[in-house]
Amino acid sequence: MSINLRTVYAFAREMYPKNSSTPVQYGTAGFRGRAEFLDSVMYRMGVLATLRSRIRGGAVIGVMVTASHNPEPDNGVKLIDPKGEMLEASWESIATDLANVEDSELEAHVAKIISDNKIDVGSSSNVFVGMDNRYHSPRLLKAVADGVIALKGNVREFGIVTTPMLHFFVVAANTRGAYGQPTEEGYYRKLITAFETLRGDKLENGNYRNKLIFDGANGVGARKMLQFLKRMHNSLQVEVINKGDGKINENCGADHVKVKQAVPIGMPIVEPYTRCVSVDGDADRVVYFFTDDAGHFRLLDGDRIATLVADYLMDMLKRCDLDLSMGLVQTAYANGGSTDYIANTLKVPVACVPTGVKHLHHKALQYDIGVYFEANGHGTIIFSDNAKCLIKAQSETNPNAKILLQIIDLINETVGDAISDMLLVETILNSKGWDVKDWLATYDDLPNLQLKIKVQDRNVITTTDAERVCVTPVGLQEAIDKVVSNYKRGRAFVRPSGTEDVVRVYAEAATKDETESLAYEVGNLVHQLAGGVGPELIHPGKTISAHI
Ligand code: 16G
Ligand code: MG
Repeated sequence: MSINLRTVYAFAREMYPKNSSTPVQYGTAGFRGRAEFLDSVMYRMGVLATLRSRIRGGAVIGVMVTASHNPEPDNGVKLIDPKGEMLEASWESIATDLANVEDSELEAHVAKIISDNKIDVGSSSNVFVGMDNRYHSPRLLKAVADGVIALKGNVREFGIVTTPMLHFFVVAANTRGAYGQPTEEGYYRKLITAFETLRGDKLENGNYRNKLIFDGANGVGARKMLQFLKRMHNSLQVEVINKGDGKINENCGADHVKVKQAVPIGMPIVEPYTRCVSVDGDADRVVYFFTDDAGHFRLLDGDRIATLVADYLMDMLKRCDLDLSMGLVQTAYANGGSTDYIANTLKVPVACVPTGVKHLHHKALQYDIGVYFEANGHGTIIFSDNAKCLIKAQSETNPNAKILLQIIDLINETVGDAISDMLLVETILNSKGWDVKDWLATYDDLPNLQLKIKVQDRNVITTTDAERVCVTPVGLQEAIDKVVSNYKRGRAFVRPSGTEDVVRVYAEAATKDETESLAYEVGNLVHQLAGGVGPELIHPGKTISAHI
């Protein structure tokens, strides 16, 4: 096959000219920003995915068009590597450079990527593309597809899917069906079969009630949950809210619920303690919440899900008589209450890594069974090939190992999957006979608060030790340590955001008041020592003057 790189330039000039001179960066999870400036980025990512597939011997690469939990005017793109992982870190800078070159340099730049990486441009290339339900997503998806076509790659469009579904299709195709069929029906079939086999006809147990409110964030998750329900045999009673009639993520969804610590818009009147679940716009994050009989909002976040799952899996391993290593991976945002519970009560090894799914996933691969969750609800469980083999062998004689095999099928191991995670939580709560009160009683969260601070250049903040220690500006960490030492159970850290132009502050302490005061003290230090812009510290619910 001969490829004329002139076509890449011609397409770009005619259809996808670069219309912004502001540099863009492949961030924590790809490019994100206002949709009207993303056409050229999307087209170029189609080109890049085609090259990436070629370098990986024609294996399928995924390109997901979504801005996840961002507001409606934004869009974004995430690239998926052949094993369902996030794009390899060394290619992030290749992606950034490609997105930023001028149209006139594009042809030469693509030629350079090809020669630097010794890519055989005549070889086959396969790219899967999917999108969320934003109104500009179809236009941007077409740009990605044209990027693939410009380099004569094969493109398969999946239309509107959740991010985890696209990860699933990529892995299913690359493993030639061993992981499942790379189709929407194949995905539903695998998860529903496992869920219904595990549930059997025991729809309720102990305090567990078969009723759930599902906040779909007006995003893809809402649509797909409805598709799940159509195919399920009444095994789960779910009322879906924020189905898509309002704006994606506006006053609803996992990010709103977690950050604002409040119920989403459109909540029906339900009995206290009714289980409610929120996913984000592309359904790769999930949190639970409920309202107690005093009307207080209570959150069960990613840390809660991780501890519930780890506890359940430890117990199953004992029942299966299997000696497999299990570890739990968190980030600095994990509540200190959860970390203590994991280390001291569950006695599971716990690791801390920098923010972002790729870091958690990478660390989790080191265990036979790696459970990873960010507090914001991103996470999954991965089983090594060794663990799968041993569990399979044990299932010949041990009925609990049979259950564990179904649990593995229920989990979308390729990446955190809000719907799969939710079905897993429902399975575990049902098997334990637990309601939300039982679940919440396992440990107490420390009060915590996050602030955002606008600074001239957020990159002046650099960190180490999984973002828990600030290296620059010099003196900031010492100042933070001094402040923190005055608070009982105090902990605080600062880091530059990977998705927004701000510095984030996290604080926790023994009481709510102390937490607020600690957060403001640390926020002020950042404002003073890292070039704060504007007079304010931004709190999820209000703004506070700096230097108070
Ligand atoms: C992205 C990450 C998420 C992380 C968040 C942090 C993925 C798929 N998503 O949404 O894991 O928690 O960024 O955002 O990796 P921040 O850097 O703005 O705090
Ligand atoms: Mg998301």
